Amino acid sequence: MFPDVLKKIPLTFLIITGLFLSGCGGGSDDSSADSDTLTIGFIQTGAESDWRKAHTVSVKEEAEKRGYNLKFADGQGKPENQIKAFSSFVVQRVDAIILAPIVETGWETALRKAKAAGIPVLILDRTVDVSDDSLFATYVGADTYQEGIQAAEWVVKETGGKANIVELQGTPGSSPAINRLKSFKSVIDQHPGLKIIDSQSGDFRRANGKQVMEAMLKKHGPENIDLVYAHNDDMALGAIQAIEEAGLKPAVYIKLISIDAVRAAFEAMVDGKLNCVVECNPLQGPLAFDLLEKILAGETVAKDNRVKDEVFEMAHAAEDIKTRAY
Ligand code: GZL
Repeated sequence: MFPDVLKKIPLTFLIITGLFLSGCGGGSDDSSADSDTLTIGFIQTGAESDWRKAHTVSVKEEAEKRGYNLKFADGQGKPENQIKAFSSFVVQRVDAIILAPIVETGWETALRKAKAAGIPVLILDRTVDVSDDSLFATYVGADTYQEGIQAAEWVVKETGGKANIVELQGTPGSSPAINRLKSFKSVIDQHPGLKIIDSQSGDFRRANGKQVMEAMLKKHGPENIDLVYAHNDDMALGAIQAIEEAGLKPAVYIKLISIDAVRAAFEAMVDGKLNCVVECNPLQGPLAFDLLEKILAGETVAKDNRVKDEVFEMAHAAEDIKTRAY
């Protein structure tokens, strides 16, 4: 099967080398392309939620449509994986990098390397905390601070300013979790009858949201929880499961509001199990590539570019779900 010269090389070495050269055995994939096609390195957080999956599809489909060679690196929820992938894209001298950072911090050195190599970086979805914003070319995402405000304003209206609230936070250190906690609290604190009696991280994951909600029901007693504020739909859906398994009616005995507006959240509203959803639009691919093309053509673009969000309530969900794009 093997020519004589290869017979002397251990088979395991050949298999590992083959895997490495074929790009297998890691969280990345890339389409092969000829040399004059632009190559973009895209570093994603992972696949922690339905929202994230829609976000990845939006970027991949747009790159495909525009004929880019997209090298995809899946952070798999670990910031260290993203840093490694970022350095690798700089070494490979890709034409540009799109980064959706799991957490805000730890990006200064990597961004300085890309800048020194003349590789523009577009920050997508979540923000980075750096001393000098010339380290990245532009930012595209939703206004996650405003989303927390919109959620709190709905809570004030829905409860008449009186409720015990439990909060399911997103990934610690991520800009959406930081923003949605701060902005929600800034409105709630103006109403003495509204109390956030507990706030824990569910890491934007459904299973974690369920576990945290089970613990909160046990710790406080269901009778002392009026409303759940979840930083994303996946955790809200987990909380709904926990409330149902406790023999209680979600959205009735305990109200729920969450952020993202993915299809499963609309289905829960149609089923009468979720009261309100604040949108966080993941369809950011088209705007990202519009801006990236301007940057690669040497044009100056706005540093901060936001997609639009809306608020959706249970009463209109059966109608709204018909036109949802994700
Ligand atoms: C928000 C985005 C968040 C979503 C979650 O901009 O980063 O990450 O709200 C996702 O569903 O996991």
